[in-house]
Amino acid sequence: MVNVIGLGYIGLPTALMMASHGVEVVGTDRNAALVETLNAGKTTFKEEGLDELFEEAVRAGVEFTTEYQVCDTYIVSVPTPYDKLDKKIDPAYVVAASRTVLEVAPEGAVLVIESTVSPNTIDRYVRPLLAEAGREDVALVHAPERIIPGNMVSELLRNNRTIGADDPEVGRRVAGLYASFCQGEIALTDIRTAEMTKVVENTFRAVNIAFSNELAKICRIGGMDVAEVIRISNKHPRVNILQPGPGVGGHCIPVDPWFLVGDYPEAANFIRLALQTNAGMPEYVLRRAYEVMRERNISDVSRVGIYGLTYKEDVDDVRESPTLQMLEAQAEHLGGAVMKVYDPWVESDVVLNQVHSMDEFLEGLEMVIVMVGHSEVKGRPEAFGGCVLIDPRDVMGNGSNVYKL
Ligand code: SAJ
Repeated sequence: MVNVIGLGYIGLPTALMMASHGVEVVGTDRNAALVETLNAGKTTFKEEGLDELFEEAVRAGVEFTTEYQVCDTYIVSVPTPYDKLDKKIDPAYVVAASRTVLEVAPEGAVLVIESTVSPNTIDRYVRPLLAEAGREDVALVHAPERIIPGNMVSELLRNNRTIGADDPEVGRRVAGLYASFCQGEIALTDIRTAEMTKVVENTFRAVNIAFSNELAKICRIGGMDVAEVIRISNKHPRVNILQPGPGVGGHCIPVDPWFLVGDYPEAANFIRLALQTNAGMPEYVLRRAYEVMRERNISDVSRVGIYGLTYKEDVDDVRESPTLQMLEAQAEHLGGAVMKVYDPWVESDVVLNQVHSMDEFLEGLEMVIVMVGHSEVKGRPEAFGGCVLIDPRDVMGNGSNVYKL
């Protein structure tokens, strides 16, 4: 039996996927309300294919509880926040979950850490727990997740994976468990290498996006169309530049690379600069919006609205979102958030001036900053009436009312 600890964005789909592929799974979360919702037959976030997977897993017998189980394999997928000031990982949840596992695990159990951790975290914070608890019989494994929000279920099935283990035999056993559903290749390595590859993959993406954001700025100064430049450059067989945008959000791409900067400040210069470039984009968009306001004689900032609060399209996650970053920058410039904000994917009230329908949003607006290209509006400038559009993601097509990055 597998006990998945932490039923968030990664733990829940992983538990469901294993259960629907014949593995006996119990999902555990310390949040009783979340467990109650799952036990009432409802999923806890929106994701393509998740509800269907949930039903399948429930039919297959998956269970949810707040209690840790006595079983042979534990998969820990709890959050790993990072300290914004010193840019280092906070392993408190991983440590707490691992400690509890060690209290209940039977002899010879396997403790798989799936949460993203910076290189050396497991050696530094988890391995000592085994000695402390006198549980050196428990085998440690790191199996970092790789699935992209918006396409999680499909990627869970198809992506290649990495398994890092002290003991290659245990690594093979855990790879066999993931192979119950994973159709991709499973690379076996040691724990530190697995930790490093996870952070490196997200850093690669952060650096690539920073490069495209810098290209967007260069093209604006030079009077060139950055989308066209990137589209044609990417026809080269060895060039693959990502898309510029209003900033980089989510809990991974703007966060994980800081682990390298925080732990290796003397070496990680280029990565630091990339992160700073991305972090500067929301303010860049704001300045661009003020520029267009002047050009279009829009003097009242309350006639400008922000569409999109999530960190990217078609997800409901607002963590580190460029819009939240932009509102912070705006508060510094204007002393408060005065623009209306609307996102059809976000039902709860996250910011001041947030409204909950498109009609209410568009009332009295002359200009909209389209921070997120949700499917509802992508390629449909008419969705915003006759408003002038600031389109940093290049999703609204071309027209005299559409202004790019
Ligand atoms: N973004 C751009 N331009 C692009 C692509 C993305 O500005 O061309 C922005 C997005 O709008 C968003 C941010 O970057 O604000 C991050 O979004 P994303 O779709 O690039 O990535 P995440 O954070 O949703 O998921 C990433 C993935 N990592 C990689 O592709 C290397 C995913 O596979 C990981 O599992 C996930 O991080 C994670 O949890 O680590």
